[in-house]
Amino acid sequence: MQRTTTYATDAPKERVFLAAFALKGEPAETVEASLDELAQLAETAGAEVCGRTAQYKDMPEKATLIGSGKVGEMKQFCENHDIDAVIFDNELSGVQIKNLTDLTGRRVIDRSMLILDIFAGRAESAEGKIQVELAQIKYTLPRLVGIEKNMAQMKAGGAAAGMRGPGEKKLETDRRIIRRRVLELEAALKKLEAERGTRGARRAHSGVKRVALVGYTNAGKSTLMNLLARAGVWTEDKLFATLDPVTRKVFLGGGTFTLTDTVGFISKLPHEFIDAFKSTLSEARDADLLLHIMDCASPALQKQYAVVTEVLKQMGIENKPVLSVYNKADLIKGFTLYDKANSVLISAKTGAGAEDLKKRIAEKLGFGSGEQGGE
Ligand SMILES: Nc1nc2c(ncn2[C@@H]2O[C@H](COP(=O)(O)OP(=O)(O)OP(=O)(O)O)[C@@H](O)[C@H]2O)c(=O)[nH]1
Ligand SMILES: [Mg+2]
Repeated sequence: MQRTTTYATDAPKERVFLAAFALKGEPAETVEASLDELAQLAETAGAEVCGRTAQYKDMPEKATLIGSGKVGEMKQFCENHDIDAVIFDNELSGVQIKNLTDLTGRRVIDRSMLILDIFAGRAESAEGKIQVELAQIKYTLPRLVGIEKNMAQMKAGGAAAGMRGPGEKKLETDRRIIRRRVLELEAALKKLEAERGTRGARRAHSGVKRVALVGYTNAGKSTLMNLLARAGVWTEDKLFATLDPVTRKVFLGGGTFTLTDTVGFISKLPHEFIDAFKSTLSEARDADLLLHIMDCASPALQKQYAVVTEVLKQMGIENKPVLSVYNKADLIKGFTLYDKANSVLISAKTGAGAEDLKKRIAEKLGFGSGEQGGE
């Protein structure tokens, strides 16, 4: 399957520097792991990561988040290493973006802007594009003072991670246009949601059980979808390969269910994102069973598990039956399952454990037996 939306590969890569602020006492391990993930996000957005720094302080600076000494060092590094943009792992206020842009002479964006930018590049369905644009507008509106400064630092025609809307459009900064756009987008989204609602109702009448895949980004949801449903869904060793939900029928010995692949979660997900994606994620909310896919080889497994559980809670769907699917078993030896009643160990890549997984899904859905394979 070919992607229709990708970032321009002929433009020179943007050179970025990463920065994090942490309170004193926060374990360096956590801060560095989050920066590792930020680096992956930056690379996914087509940038080249050229350096990083973390500052630990008792209190953040209201005007610049990090201290003035650190800002000075950052400016120096940017000049010496020809850096185009600085990406903060923390959420920045409009004033902080403005001040940091002024002080470093570089574009300054934050993790949320970067995530929303990646989503903008990934959205393919009409609904997905509207949801991303709405989330971006809601995030940028209170930060316009900073975004305008940031825009002024953009090179003509150059890449600009964090500043792209759906369809590679630059973000809008005119308040009047933005307000009108919000109304337009909300009306269009309502219409699409109504269509989705009727489709959902039809399916509910047909009595077919629904299963939804949820999990941290890159855990292997789409790979598992392809294994169970031969769906031909895009999979990639990058963050947020999937944005629009895909649903396929799967036949087991005792019955048929629909399986939906959904957008992955990540830590520090902006709440604007969760609001905007509520309708897409309704597939998960209406499901009879959730398969929570985890990368059991990841050193951040526990943290990722906590993030997913928290997002599910924010979406109001923490009380659904869940089967925990520990994936990528081929990468780790001797992984132990503690709650055997509600978890399985598989490799979506090699297919190991697939039969066991099917049996467990069939049991949870109340089917007779799960001997046969997918469609
Ligand atoms: N070794 C190994 N790699 C796997 C396994 N399952 C998936 N992968 C790899 O992990 C990467 C991510 O897989 P995807 O299926 O795209 O993950 P996803 O959860 O759909 O990710 P997003 O859509 O980005 O949220 C790909 O490079 C897969 O090939 C597995 O069981 N073993
Ligand atoms: Mg995927």
